[in-house]
Amino acid sequence: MKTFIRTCAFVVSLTFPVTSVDAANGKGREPHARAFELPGHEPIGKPSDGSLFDRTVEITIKETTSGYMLFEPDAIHIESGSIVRFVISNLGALDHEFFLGSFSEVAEHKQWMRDHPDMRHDDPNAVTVQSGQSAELIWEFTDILNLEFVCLLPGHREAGMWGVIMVHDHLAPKSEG
Ligand SMILES: [Cu+2]
Repeated sequence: MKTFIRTCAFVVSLTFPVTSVDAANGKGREPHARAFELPGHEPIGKPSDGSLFDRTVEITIKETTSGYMLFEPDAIHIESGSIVRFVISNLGALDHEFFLGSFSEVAEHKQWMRDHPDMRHDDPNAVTVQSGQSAELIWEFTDILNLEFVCLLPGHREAGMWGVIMVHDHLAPKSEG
């Protein structure tokens, strides 16, 4: 965890110069691993403490014999304002991760991961899912902004590990559950 925070703080500093961030949020020079809280960041929502959630979404990670790596399902509809518990089960032989972010953030982070292939995520909007294991991530979708979920390990997104979350304020009942 600490290693990641340092690493991610460096990512943040690349995107948002530390001095301007410090000036904007008044938090001094502490490293800031929670990029989604930064001023100017897209409103992707926020982590929840896990005591309450409105819905559980189960996602399975699969690897195919032809080399694809997949999230199933890869498209999820979510009602804005709801707190969702994602339960991600990895049926593959490799370790993977579930990273939740805006489309532009995923693109930025993917480039970072290419340059730092050994980095693993362990922060509120990402979780590592080891082979044969399950992991949870609880997220509050505070805004109507479509997001991407992705595995950012090098080559995995290209092999199929991405999906979309469509956040609505007008879900029909069939999307519940
Ligand atoms: Cu992966």
